[in-house]
Amino acid sequence: MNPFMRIKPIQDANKFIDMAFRRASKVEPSLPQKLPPLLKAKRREEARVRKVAQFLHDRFNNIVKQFPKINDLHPFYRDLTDVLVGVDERIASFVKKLNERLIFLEEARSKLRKLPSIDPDMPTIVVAGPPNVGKSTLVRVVSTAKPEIATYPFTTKMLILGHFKADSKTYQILDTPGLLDRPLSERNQIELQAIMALRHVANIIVFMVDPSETCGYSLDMQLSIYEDIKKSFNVPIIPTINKVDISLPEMIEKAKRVVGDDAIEMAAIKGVGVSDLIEKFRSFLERESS
Ligand SMILES: Nc1nc2c(ncn2[C@@H]2O[C@H](COP(=O)(O)OP(=O)(O)O)[C@@H](O)[C@H]2O)c(=O)[nH]1
Ligand SMILES: [Mg+2]
Repeated sequence: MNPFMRIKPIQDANKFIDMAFRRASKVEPSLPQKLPPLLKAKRREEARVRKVAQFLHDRFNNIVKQFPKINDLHPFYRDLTDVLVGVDERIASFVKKLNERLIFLEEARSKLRKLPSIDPDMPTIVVAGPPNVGKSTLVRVVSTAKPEIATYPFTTKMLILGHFKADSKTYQILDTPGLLDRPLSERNQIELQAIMALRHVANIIVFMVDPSETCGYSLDMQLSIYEDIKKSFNVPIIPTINKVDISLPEMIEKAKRVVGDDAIEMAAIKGVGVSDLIEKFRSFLERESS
């Protein structure tokens, strides 16, 4: 009997995509009742992506398995197969066509592996504020280990990730040099997307100003960035006033009139105000999780 008779008709790519996504949309993983809605949505999405992958893998595998191996064929069929569909050439050209995708996957892999290792389930503090106000100093001072530096792919920006413990809980603190330090209206599309991605991990933002103006920006300019960040993020913002060791009292007062009287006064470089700040994180995050 013709060894190719049993092969079922093969659908085109659109059919496969339709079938895979239709099936995936029906997946309802059983999830703990008490899981927060955002996490539930995420888990469901993950289950659906796995379903799509599994479905396509199974289907493609079946197609390949239905075809008899060329070497197992009777010489009669082997020779005719070669004449009709040019086995060797076909295989070579098939693999060559895949090459563009293989290159893409390799590029994707090498970019994605550099993503910072942020734990999305760990409470996360993102530090924002104009350049040179003392953000990195703060992250260094609170972190228990040397902060990890990761490149933020697709931008020239970096993320600096520190950890600290308060009580028995571990917190992440993220320094974002070049990202949250000037008005969002001046951002290009890629920078905006990088900033938007931060919204998914930021539980709290610390916004830092420098009333000594030794950072090189007027206090007014610094405060306008504060207003900008406040509009763009939907999480609590803790204002901090840094470099109080070298700032004029009237400048500190001026900052407070904009960011609020309860702003934390700091001299990050000397560790002054750091424990107040950590206390504030904890009370905010406890309120959030209850
Ligand atoms: N006098 C004083 N200088 C500080 C303080 N915190 C940071 N600095 C200095 O301000 C400069 C900029 O700090 P840095 O942490 O790099 O700022 P960033 O650009 O916001 O990350 C550095 O020279 C720090 O030593 C502070 O509390 N008091
Ligand atoms: Mg810095």
